[in-house]
Amino acid sequence: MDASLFSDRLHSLLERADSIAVLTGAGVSAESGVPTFRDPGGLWSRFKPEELANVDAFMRNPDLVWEWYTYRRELIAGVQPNPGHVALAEMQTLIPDFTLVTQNVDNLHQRAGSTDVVELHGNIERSFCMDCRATVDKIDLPASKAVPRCAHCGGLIRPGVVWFGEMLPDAQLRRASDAAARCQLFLSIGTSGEVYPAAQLPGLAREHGAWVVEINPRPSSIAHRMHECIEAPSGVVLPLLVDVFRRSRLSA
Ligand code: BV8
Ligand code: ZN
Repeated sequence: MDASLFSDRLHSLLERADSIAVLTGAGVSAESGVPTFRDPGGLWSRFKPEELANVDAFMRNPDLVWEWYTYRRELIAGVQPNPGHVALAEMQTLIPDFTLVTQNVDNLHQRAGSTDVVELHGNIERSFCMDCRATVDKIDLPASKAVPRCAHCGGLIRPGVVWFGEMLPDAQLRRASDAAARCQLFLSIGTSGEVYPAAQLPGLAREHGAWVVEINPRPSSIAHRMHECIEAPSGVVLPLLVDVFRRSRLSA
């Protein structure tokens, strides 16, 4: 696989665009060994989102939901960022206006060196008290499987992620929408496009004149909103993309 995969339009944008926005989903972490949500064998295959990633499920069975997040936190602690994460971190250093928006809560973009990441759905490394909202760092979490209690007020500690039915953090969603509306190139990487309002971002970028590209081995449910779909793994495509960037920008 080489850069001939990319359309002429994409090539010229890689050489000249100075405003780029990227949306990532669980697929960008697949090559690190983190199961996706909706692929066969994915995180949801054993559970349904309705069962676990919502506040009612947590109130009904806090230990089960807490244990599922502990399992995911421990799984993530044992993996490394992959070449796709690393390429996005390098892309940020090459582009004056670069915004990385992620639906992922696995912190792998940050571990690969990306900074100022727009986290639409929170971060699994953060937890907070349901009652007094005191934040709890993961190192202070007890090893026990049972859901921990707040040291200040005794309230239930929950994962610092956005559950279904919960509003996305205003400031993050605004930053993501502003970046989609002003960018010349929008990359939608490793997302099934099933979850809103994140899935509206590629369409928003297109409406504002951006060239919109999907990178996903399987066309997502929003593939029809894209100008171009590169049906290949992000860990292979992104290093090729950055190569074109690097050659054109560092030689300029
Ligand atoms: C909200 C955190 C107000 C927790 C998650 C319209 C507008 C607004 C809301 C809605 C709407 N319609 C429906 C809703 C409600 C709901 C929603 O979207 N439901 C869906 C299921 C229909 N949205 C909400 O509730 C949001 N809140 O809007 O509040 C509101 C509320 C209700 C009604 C109206 C308004 C909150 C959504 C956030 C939920 N939290 N995560 C946690 O992680 O535990 S969502 C969860 O799904 C993850 O964050 C995940 O990132 C996200 C999206 O999934 P993907 O990342 O796309 O992962 P998936 O497995 O699906 O796909 C992986 C893809 O990777 C595949 O396509 C695969 O082919 C590809 N792939 C595989 N390998 C590779 C690869 N790609 C590249 N390279 C590879 N190697
Ligand atoms: Zn508390």
